[in-house]
Amino acid sequence: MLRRILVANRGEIALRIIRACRELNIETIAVYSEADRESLHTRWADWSVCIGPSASQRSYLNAQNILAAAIAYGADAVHPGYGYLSESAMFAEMCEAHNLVFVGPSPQQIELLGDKSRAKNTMQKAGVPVVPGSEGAIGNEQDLIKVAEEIGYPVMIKASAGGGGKGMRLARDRQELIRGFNTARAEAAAAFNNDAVYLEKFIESPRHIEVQLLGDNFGRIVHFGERECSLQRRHQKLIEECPSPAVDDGLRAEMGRAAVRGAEAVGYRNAGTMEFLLDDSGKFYFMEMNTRIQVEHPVTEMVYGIDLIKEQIRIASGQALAFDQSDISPKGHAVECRINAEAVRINSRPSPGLIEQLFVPGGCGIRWDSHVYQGYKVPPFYDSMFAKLISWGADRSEAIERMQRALGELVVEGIETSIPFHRAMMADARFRRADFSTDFLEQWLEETELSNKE
Ligand code: MV4
Repeated sequence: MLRRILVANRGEIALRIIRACRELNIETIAVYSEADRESLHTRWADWSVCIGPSASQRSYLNAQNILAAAIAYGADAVHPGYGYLSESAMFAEMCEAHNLVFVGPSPQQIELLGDKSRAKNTMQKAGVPVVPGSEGAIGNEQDLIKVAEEIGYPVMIKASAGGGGKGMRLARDRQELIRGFNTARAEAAAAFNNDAVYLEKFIESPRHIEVQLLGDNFGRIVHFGERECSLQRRHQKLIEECPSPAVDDGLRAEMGRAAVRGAEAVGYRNAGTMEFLLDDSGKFYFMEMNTRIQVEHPVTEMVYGIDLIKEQIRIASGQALAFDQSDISPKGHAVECRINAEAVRINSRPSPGLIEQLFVPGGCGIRWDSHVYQGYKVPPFYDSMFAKLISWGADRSEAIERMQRALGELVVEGIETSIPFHRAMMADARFRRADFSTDFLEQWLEETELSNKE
């Protein structure tokens, strides 16, 4: 088993990893920027090392400083969490070069799956359903028009190096296609230093469904069903659930088998997530594969009775998975609300600052994952999410009732938060009927008056 892990992240996920390490009797080294001195993740680790100033570029993205801390403090492994360096093949390689175990897949797997059009081709060859489109990147306007006319409008133009919605363009006719092609290429070149784009059929009003995977170093890969992630705004998820109300047992088995087949094709190891679009006729299509633990992993943990972070660490330690697919089954339903330091409404803006008062909910079926406390100052330099509130219930309606009850108990004063949004959404009739797609949230926010006062 690994003995000492450096946690190369901040905030709630750093704390989540430290908690798992404590239960496994593994020592932890936290790293922090000058703005994060007072975060709980720096207090609860065995050692804490300042790795630079507030700006992420100079701290949480500074691979050299992080590796220097790992070596100086005698770490034998690095857990990257999500975001920051978690999907950097170069960072994973640097860890390996210094005899540090990177808690994640191999650098080669990160690189392959980070190229979205290559990943798509690989999955298609493995028999995973994909959206009809170009075979790989598109080089010129003639090919562009030819492929678009073959698959039929509307089409999506996507950056190969993109993901998470960056460098994406919708085109409904030839004129939009040519314009979108050029702007998408310019945007991708500026953002990723790589102007390759590919084309696919536009799926109207899909659901965003993702399958949780674990693979060990001995070739065994299992899945833990799916999460429903359709409630997003500008590609920022706000609410996730497990299981998806749109997926029945048959579809779950089918999507799970497809995801495992795809992961097997690349010899995937550690935790990963395969993202799919689900259309209104029940067909699903591979989108991309994320090679890290995700923000929303707790809903899967609650329903499958598993600690995914501990499993990541056991796998990285070289242990074989202690179960196979037939040992894995869901029970009940879980919902996660992301608590952000921002007013969620039209023109939402960040709201960092001092948490003057904090009452954290509890009771049956409630989980709170956060690095904050009363008197803590939310710094302005990072993502606005400062807590996740997770509920579990025997079924979806009990999970929602519990979430609503817990949101009623939750008090955060001094900053504006997404709490009023979550309270309104838990009471919404369409949400309760699970009658929504990825289009729903932005429409709902336009139609709904949201007060950020009590
Ligand atoms: C699509 C799509 C419709 N058709 N691809 C956005 C993020 C990236 N992972 C893929 N995305 C989409 N790809 C085709 N062919 C619609 C989206 C999309 C979306 C997907 C998931 C969740 C929210 C979304 C919001 C807008 C667009």
